[in-house]
Amino acid sequence: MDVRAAVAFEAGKPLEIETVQLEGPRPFEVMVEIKATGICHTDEFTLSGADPEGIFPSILGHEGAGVVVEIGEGVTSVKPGDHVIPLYTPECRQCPSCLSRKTNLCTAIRATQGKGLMPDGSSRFSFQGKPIQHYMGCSTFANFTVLPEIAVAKVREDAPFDKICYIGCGVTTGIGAVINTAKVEPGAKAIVFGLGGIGLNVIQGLRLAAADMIIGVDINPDRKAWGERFGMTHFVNPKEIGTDLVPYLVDMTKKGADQIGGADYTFDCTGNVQVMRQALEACHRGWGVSVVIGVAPSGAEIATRPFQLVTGRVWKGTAFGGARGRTDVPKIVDWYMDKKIEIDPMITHILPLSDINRGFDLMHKGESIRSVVVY
Ligand code: NAD
Ligand code: AHE
Ligand code: ZN
Repeated sequence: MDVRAAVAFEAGKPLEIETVQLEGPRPFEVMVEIKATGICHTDEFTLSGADPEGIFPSILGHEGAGVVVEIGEGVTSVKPGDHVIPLYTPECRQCPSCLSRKTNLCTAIRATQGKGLMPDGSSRFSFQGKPIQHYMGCSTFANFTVLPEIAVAKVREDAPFDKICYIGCGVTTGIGAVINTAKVEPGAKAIVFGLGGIGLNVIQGLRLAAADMIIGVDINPDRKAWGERFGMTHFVNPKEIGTDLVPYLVDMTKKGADQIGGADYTFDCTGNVQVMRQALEACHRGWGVSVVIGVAPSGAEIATRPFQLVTGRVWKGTAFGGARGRTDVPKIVDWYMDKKIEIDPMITHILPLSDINRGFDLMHKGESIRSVVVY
């Protein structure tokens, strides 16, 4: 069938809106009509050419919500008409990773997903007779897409697509990093580096976890008001302090008898490896945990003195906030519908597919938190 898609033909070039062909679902696959999709920094990362797994031409987008329109043979967990959120981290509940209970990183289809293919090794999308690759197993920058059954989370039908699409990545990643990965306890002191679409969700996760001190760090001064809106208690703009950032942050966290200082938890939401180092080194000696969320370009590496780890700081990472998608995503949709978490104010721009490149421009200029394309 014909579908409308924003196609990434080449790294570093704007997306092109085209009519492309989509084949129906094969066994254990579902076709979903995408109703809305967010634009995450990771889409920009891949489009820029910085992603070692980037493949072109492809249909990007991994933060969507929609309705199942057709199911392939053998599909039992969803039916046409069900509302779903596509999962770039699927949950098969059968692979060694799912069974380990130690990780959310299901390995059932990761190899083909990374090559832009469905689990049987082929693509369902084509343009002028040539295949177009899928992206992160989702390709939500098309108004219809095909996904493996294990890569959709069924969600309640009264939740608005143009808001819950954000749960497909940013909301779950930020809140999950706090709750699942760092397991922040009430009263903790935390520092969040980068207050964009992910960092603000880390902040609202820290508020949920009842952290005491929530320091936000960003080079964009406009992000101060944004952080405060979701529970940030202090803001630091590294360009304005006139001194080294790490000792400045450590000083801010010194209190009472504890004159060593340092945060209990820090989160990198920038993808900048120098910032990742600062986040680790701003942790408290003996127990501070730093969580890497940002995705760094091909070839980038992190560094620190091993002494930082010898003295008890812990460096961790998280993908999709450690969430098990089919299990956890419907619960996060409930949290939103029950007003336990906020989404609406973070969606700063709603765009038609024809304006999708504007969403990337707004991100580059630091003018949006999340742009959402509504089909
Ligand atoms: P964004 O563009 O909305 O926000 C990034 C923020 O970082 C901006 O506010 C920017 O001003 C700030 N920033 C940039 N350089 C900085 C610096 N040197 N110091 C302090 N702040 C700085 O991006 P986003 O959508 O929030 O994504 C953030 C990162 O998280 C990206 O690298 C993205 O690829 C990654 N990500 C990872 C996961 C995961 O599962 N691990 C999920 C989603 C996104
Ligand atoms: N292809 C990149 C890796 C990108 C990456 O780490 N992606 C995160 C999700 S970012 C969502 O916005 C992720 O899920 N990682 C786990 C995985 O299996 O990819 C690269 O650097 O190669
Ligand atoms: Zn994302």
